[in-house]
Amino acid sequence: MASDPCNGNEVDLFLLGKTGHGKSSTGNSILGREAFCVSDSSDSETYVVQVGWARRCGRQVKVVDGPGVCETRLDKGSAAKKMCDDMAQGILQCPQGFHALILVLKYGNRFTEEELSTVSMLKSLFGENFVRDYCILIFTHGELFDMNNRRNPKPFSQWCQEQTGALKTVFEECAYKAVLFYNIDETKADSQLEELYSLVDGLKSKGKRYTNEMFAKVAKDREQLIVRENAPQLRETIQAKIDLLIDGVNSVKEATELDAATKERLDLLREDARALEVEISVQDKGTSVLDSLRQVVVNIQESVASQERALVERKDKEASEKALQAAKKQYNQSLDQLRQEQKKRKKRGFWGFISDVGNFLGNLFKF
Ligand SMILES: Nc1nc2c(ncn2[C@@H]2O[C@H](COP(=O)(O)OP(=O)(O)OP(=O)(O)O)[C@@H](O)[C@H]2O)c(=O)[nH]1
Ligand SMILES: [Mg+2]
Repeated sequence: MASDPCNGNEVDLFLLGKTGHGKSSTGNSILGREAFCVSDSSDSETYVVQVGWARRCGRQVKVVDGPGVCETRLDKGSAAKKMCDDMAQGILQCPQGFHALILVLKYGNRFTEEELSTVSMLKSLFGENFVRDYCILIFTHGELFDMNNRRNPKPFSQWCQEQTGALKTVFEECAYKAVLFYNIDETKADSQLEELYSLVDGLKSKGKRYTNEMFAKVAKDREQLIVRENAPQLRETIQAKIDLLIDGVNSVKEATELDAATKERLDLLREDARALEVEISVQDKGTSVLDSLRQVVVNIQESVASQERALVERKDKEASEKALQAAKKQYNQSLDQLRQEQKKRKKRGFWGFISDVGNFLGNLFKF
């Protein structure tokens, strides 16, 4: 693992957070120049990962500005895929690793359970411990904080300690490593940056960087995140395939005998259902979001098997019915023959009768 002790001169930062909370503006404040595009539209402005360097307050600082976590232009599944790709791109911008991953939040926006789930999403991307070991919170719109507290001014650190609910959860996890940024007030530029540097130096990771290897370790979590976000579309596609299978099963239900054509249809249905079950397992990637659909496909396979069993049993039953009829016919014929012989016996006497019975029994045992 790359190590760059606190007395090192470099500070490499990765800016994360929801769209429009001020990542690019914060990057510009840190670098002291307009390195990144800033937008006041509600749509994502930063579509690609951007990188900037500067020498500021005695240190060489590098900033990677990533696209917003809740990308607004794409459906959830595609957004999750793009986010994972973008984060991988961002990580690659700093092969030696980052000193800190900065979660940018807009001061004044309510930090709800939804924001907390954004943090969970980031954990799926960067690993369960990234908040604890590498995360610093930057609250933008510092002037709003001053305005809200103008009657009873208080330090920002006190405000942080007073927070409850979902925000408190995140504060506790990152040990209250938070700094207030005034991105539109240049007079604060140096002091807020110094404060940020001191938080970076005080991180639990103590100069150990967040590296590409760490990012690679959570690849499975990222895959699962994409599947979860993409679950509605995945379910829809699989449901359409299930509907086709069900149509197939219904058409075979009409069959009354297991002829070659019916057998072929049942074989195909069984193969298709099996293939779909495998496809579901592959697409699910261990998330269980497709479990209910997998169960439907298993039930379809059972239904195909029982349909085939029923037709086989029916065929067997018909065969034994035929054999029984043939036996009955032969028995009746023999009986008729015996009656005729009886008539003859009356004419031929006792020894004739014994010989007829012998013939009759001989015929019966043959059968
Ligand atoms: N008043 C004020 N406005 C800010 C501050 N920081 C950012 N903004 C504004 O917030 C808006 C969004 O800022 P951006 O930096 O583009 O946000 P972003 O997070 O990079 O957005 P995306 O790239 O779309 O994900 C812009 O209008 C900025 O001018 C701040 O500290 N104070
Ligand atoms: Mg941006």
